[in-house]
Amino acid sequence: MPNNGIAVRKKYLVLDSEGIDLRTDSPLRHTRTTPLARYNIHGALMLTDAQISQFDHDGFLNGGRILNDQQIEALKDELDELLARGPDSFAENDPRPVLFHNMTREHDAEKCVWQIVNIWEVCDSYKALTHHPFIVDAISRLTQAKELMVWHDQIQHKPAGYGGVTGWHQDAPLWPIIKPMTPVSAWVALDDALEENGCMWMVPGSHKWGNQIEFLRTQSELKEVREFGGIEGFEPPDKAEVTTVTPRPWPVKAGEVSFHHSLTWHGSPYNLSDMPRRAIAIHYMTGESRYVASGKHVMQEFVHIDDDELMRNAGAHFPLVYQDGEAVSV
Ligand SMILES: O=C(O)CCC(=O)C(=O)O
Repeated sequence: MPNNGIAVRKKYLVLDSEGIDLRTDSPLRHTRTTPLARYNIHGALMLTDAQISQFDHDGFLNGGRILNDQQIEALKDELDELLARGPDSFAENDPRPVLFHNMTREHDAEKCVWQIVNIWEVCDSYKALTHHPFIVDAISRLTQAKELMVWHDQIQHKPAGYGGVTGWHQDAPLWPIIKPMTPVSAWVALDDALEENGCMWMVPGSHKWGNQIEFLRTQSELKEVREFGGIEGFEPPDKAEVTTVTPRPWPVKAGEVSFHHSLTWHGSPYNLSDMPRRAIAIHYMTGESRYVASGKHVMQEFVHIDDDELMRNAGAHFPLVYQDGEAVSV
């Protein structure tokens, strides 16, 4: 059976670079589920200049729908199976995610955000998603980079009824082992992420205000959706393009991809609704990213280069997904 170089290990969705579903037991095997190669499901080839300008102004952008219903279900099934197995189910030599835990446990015992870092190393369908041609092409346009690697991914699943908070933060200051602070992330919703079930909130223009992580840590009391936008006590720089702090809920429908700059202020409140909020963020690095050995990060143990070397040589945990203006297939 041809598999275009992809190891077909799972019964769930596995797409090759043409968007062909490669599951051995799939009724869709060798049929084109959707023209994933380069296009989103509405046939858009790439982000428009207007979208790129919008991203540059706001620091975030909805790139539109990239997954069809079957693909969303397959990704959710595979995630649900992993959640049902739980973090302690991996045998010593099994591939395992880098992190798999309730990330709120220490500060909020009643609430839960399941954080799974590098699900792509365990599930082929998520691996295919990190190489999604529309996503990597869009990230390349937003960063103007000709080369992209996966920095890491993370599921943030907020269960219905007791989904926890992801406090206001910027990503780049939490990633002190790479520089410069320019990466862009793709955030793909698997359920509709709405205000009620803890969608992300964003602050337009904040990606041009520098590193403000210490200020954002002072906002940790903002947890419920009715209070989440109440950021107080920050004056944006006078000469900035945007000079007011105007937090905005940022709903993303299931199957859509949203992009955010790594200095954009964002976070998400409790999910106290009866709808789960499953989503994955894929954080990408550009070819210019270098290693900062003095920092600390959960991915550090997988970096096999010296201080200040290019992260493109860091090893197999940071795969190349875009090179010379082309998506690299899985
Ligand atoms: O999923 C969320 O609510 C937050 C995700 C996040 O912080 C990120 O993608 O950088």
